[in-house]
Amino acid sequence: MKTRNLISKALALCCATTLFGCGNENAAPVEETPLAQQQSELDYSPGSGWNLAWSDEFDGSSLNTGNWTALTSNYDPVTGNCNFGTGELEYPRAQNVTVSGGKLVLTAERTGDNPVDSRCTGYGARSFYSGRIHSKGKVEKRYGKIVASIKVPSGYGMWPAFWTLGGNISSVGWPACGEVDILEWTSNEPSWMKSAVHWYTTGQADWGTGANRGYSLADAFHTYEVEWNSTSMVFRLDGSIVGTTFYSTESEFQQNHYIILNLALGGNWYGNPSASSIDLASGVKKTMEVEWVRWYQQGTTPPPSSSVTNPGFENGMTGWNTWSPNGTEAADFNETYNGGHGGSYHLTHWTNGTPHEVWTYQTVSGLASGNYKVRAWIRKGGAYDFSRIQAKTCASCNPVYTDLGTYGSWTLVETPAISVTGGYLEFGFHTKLSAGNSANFVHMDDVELIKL
Ligand SMILES: [Ca+2]
Ligand SMILES: [Ca+2]
Repeated sequence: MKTRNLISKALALCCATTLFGCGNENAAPVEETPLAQQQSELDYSPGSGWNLAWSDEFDGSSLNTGNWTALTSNYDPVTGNCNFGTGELEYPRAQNVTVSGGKLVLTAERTGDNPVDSRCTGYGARSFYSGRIHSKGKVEKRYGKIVASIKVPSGYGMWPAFWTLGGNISSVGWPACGEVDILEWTSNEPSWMKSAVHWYTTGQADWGTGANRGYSLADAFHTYEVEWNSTSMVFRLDGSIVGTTFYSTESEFQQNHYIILNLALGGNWYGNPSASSIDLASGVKKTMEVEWVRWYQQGTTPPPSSSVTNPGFENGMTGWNTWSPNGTEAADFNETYNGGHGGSYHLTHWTNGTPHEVWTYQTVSGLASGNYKVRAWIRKGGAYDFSRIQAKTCASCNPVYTDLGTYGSWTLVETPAISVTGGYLEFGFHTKLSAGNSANFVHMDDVELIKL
């Protein structure tokens, strides 16, 4: 939501249109159908191996406050800023957020009320009312496919957005919390779906992509999607890949995010236009409509994590084996220092000042053929020759692995997918360092084996 001019060009993609509510004028009169059933909503399939973890279909007649909070001024208590840090011209109100006909409706309208939040008096009165909701503290998840069917309004100054922020924003601030802009739309380039990612390195870091449909995306429903895993993000418009892939190994994108849906007006993406220039006349209402929002997760099909013995190291090394060459094991296990990610204990590889190499693993047999991933929560500091979460299908087979980064706080890391055909899998943690350094440590906990 907060950065512009980062859009890489992408190919125009074809999409299928959807027909709404076909009628037959010659048909006999029938009982009136509730509005929610008259219009078929856009269809969507996440593909095999994906399971619905959460959704709001916007059935019913009011916003589900178990999922969402509607903002009631231009001050955002989660992020602690006025006008959302982008100079937007709207003042969100709960009454501009409605649910009817199976849809969420965010309504923008010009106002002469001159609304001002007492925390934002230096910013002046707002010129529009609009709707803005977020799922902070209610729906926060990590990874998966986040998808929504949205119709954005056309007209100069409309800035509808479907995006996420890292759940830790209140403690670390922006952009260190991470931000994923799944959809942003501007009337200046109405045929584009624009997507972006923001995070922190030595300062603000940004990446953007987009897709040019060749015709305006406004005033019709389209599906907007990000597919997010521990190493990448892919953005899609109506099921087709928008552009390039963002590689998301940054810690901002290894944590829970929450969803935001809003219809902004003006602001710095438009170059801070005057309220009078916005294409929304007094008495006119424009709406951003959302048929549904869904969050799919990969691989919650069997086997569950119960196929891992002692996954949280609460029973010492039960179920786990240790391989270490030439007596170089200098790893200490099950320390309680700083506690576990879950429970009281975790696995530790560290050095007491001597080089070592350790492979802590367990084996499972009888797995159904298919693709698997291993996940675990990790903290890590120092420099290793290598440190990996890995899996292999026989003792002498080449492993698939993910190199562990530096994680100051518990971070979920997963291996790439590994194809199991013989039922057997070894998986665990392999670290090596040839120069002893007491700053080196890896903490590991809550191991999962998932089938894709
Ligand atoms: Ca719906
Ligand atoms: Ca534990």
